[in-house]
Amino acid sequence: MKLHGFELVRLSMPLVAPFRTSFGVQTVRDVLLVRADTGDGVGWGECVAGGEPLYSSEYVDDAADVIRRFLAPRLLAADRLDPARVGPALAPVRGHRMAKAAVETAVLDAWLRGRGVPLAAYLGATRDRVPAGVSVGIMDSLPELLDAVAGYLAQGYLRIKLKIEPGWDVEPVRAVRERFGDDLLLQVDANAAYQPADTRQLARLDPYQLLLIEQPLDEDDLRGHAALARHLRTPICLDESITSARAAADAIALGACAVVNIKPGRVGGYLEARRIHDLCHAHGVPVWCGGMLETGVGRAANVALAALPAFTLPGDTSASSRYYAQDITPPFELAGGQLGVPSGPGIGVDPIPDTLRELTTSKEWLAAR
Ligand code: NPQ
Ligand code: MG
Repeated sequence: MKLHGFELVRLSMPLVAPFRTSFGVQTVRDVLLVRADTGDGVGWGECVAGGEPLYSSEYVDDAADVIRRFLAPRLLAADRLDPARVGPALAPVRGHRMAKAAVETAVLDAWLRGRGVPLAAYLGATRDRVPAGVSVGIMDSLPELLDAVAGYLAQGYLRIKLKIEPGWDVEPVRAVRERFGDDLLLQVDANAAYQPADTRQLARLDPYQLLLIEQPLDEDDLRGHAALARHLRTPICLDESITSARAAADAIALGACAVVNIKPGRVGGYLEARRIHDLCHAHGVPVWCGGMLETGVGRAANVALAALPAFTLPGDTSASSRYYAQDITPPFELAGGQLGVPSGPGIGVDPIPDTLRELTTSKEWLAAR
């Protein structure tokens, strides 16, 4: 495959409600899409970097810059490009995994569409639908939180994840457990808001039968997570710390996590995500698919990944309506608490041209020379 070029498409997507985490409040999603053009077909990838470097060091303007200046030129120079060659071609550029994931996914989608193969089949999916969980932001009060959770359960979500931070942890967990009962699948996510000195406070979550606590400590602190794990009954799941299959292997070997959140953007793409899946499967470590407020483009690919066999926990693979009143693809909708895995070639969905145009703030064409 030879590419004619990439287009960088920037969108501004209003969220249905503010989404508050330990690192900030999000009201609008600043989206970067990458469209690969082969001359007789296209492929799409969504960059999951946020507008600011708060979840991780990457942010959307730097992702666009590194794609424009360093990633796209390396791929546009290749005469015989295929998905497996993207990673090696981009390896000389350090870091920038979210940017790399977006371009690799665009190439992979174009290549799969050219062959009529769905992404799920290519990755080794074994299911045609996946259970949906939902991530619930930090609220101003417990009644507001209970209303939000009740609303999501009424929609059919099969698992609730509460965002936590110091000052909003045991009380919301206790309130949700008391109101919705012991059968509710419930977990929490701290986005690295705690310190090792908070171990006693985190141990106060132990009575509430949480599925897991996600990323309590710093991204870098694998040994801290391993030490914390020895003091908690709640299993530790890592998100931000798992930047590659090697990082996942280290975390498992150190006892830093019992569960892994896989986000393809965070680890540099779907091929590396599959390697982490395979590694965790071999170690008996359950995995689930994270979410980054993706549009239908990113969501479609995540749902395909979440259909692999070691994804034994519901993911943050929510319906489009969790974040957006108007998605750029036909909306993903819950059916019995599950999302259907797209069955068309590649990621299996296309942006709706009129909707895409309405939400686009800028476009940039990167041509092969
Ligand atoms: C997580 N996602 O699991 C992330 C955090 C997150 C669904 O909880 C802009 C860019 C906004 C990235 C909000 C969920 C974001 C973002 C939250 C990531 O840790
Ligand atoms: Mg997380």
